[in-house]
Amino acid sequence: MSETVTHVGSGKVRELYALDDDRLLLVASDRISTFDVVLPTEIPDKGRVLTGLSAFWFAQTGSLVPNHLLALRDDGRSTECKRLEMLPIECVVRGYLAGSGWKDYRATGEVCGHRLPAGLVESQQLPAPIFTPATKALEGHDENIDRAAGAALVGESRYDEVERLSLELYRTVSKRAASLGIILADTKLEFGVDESGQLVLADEAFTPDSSRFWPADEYTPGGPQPSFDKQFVRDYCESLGWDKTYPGPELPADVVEGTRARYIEAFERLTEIEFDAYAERPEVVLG
Ligand code: Q0Z
Repeated sequence: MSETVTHVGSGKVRELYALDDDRLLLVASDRISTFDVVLPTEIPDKGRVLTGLSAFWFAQTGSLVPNHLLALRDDGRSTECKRLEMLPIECVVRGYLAGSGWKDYRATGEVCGHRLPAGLVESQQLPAPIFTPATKALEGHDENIDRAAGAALVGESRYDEVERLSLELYRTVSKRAASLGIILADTKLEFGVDESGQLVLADEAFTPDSSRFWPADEYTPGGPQPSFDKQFVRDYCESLGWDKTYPGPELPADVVEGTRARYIEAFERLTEIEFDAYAERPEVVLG
C-alpha cells in the first residue's frame, strides 16, 4: 500500500520528491532566508502560508493558463504536482523598479533590453509592466537576459508565449493585490511543458518568496521599500551587524512571532480566507 518516495531536489527552503513517473511532491518548509542565507530559526506555519497562497493563485488563474497543481495535501504544506519538462528560464515580470532591475537601470538605463525613461527613482512604478527573464543559476544569482538570449534558450514562439502569459498573470494578480492594499512590485514565474507540448505554470506562484510584496500605505518611491513579510527579520539582522555570511543568527521570539503574523496577514488579505480555515481544510483556497 505505502508508496516509495524519492527525494529529487532541495531548494533553500523547499524539498522536491518524486511520487511516480508523472507526479512530484513539493514540500514547503518553515525555513526562512534573508540576504541569501537560510537562518537557523524557523517561522511556524510559513510553509503552509506559502503553499496555500500558491494554490489559491493557481486556482484563481487557471482560466488564463493551466498549472501543475494536482492536489493539496491535508498537512497544508505539500502539493502533488504534474511532472513537466521545465523551461530553462525564470519568467520575471516587473511593475516597479527594485532589486536587480533597479541596479541594471542605474548602470545602463535598460532592464533586459527594455530601454526605460530617464530619471526614474528606486522603487518607482514603471510606465507599464515589463517581462525581464533570467537564466537559472545553479549557484549564485540568476542572470538577467534580453529577448535574444531568452529566445535562444526556449525558441522564439515559446518566448512570445511565456512573455504574454507572464504579463497577463502579473496584471491579474497585481490588480487584486492593489485592491487589497498590497503592491506586487515584481514576481518570478516558472513554466514547464507537458506531454502534449502545452505550456503549464509550475513551481510556486505569487508567494512572498517568489515576489516582492509591499504594503501600499507605506509606499514611498526614491529608496528601497519595506518588505511585507521579512522586514522584521532584516531589521533585526541589520541591528546585529552580522556580515551576511553563513551561518545566520538565531531569531528571538518576538521577531519570529511578528514575522509569522505578517505571513498570515499577507495570506488573509490576498485570499480573503482565514488562515485557521485553511489549516483546518486546505482545499478552501481552491474555491
Ligand atoms: C521545480 C525546485 C523545490 C528544489 C524542478 N512540476 C514540475 N515538474 C518538473 N520539475 C519541477 C516542477 Cl515544479 C521542478 N523545481 C524547483 C523546487 C526544491 C527545486 F521544492 N525543480
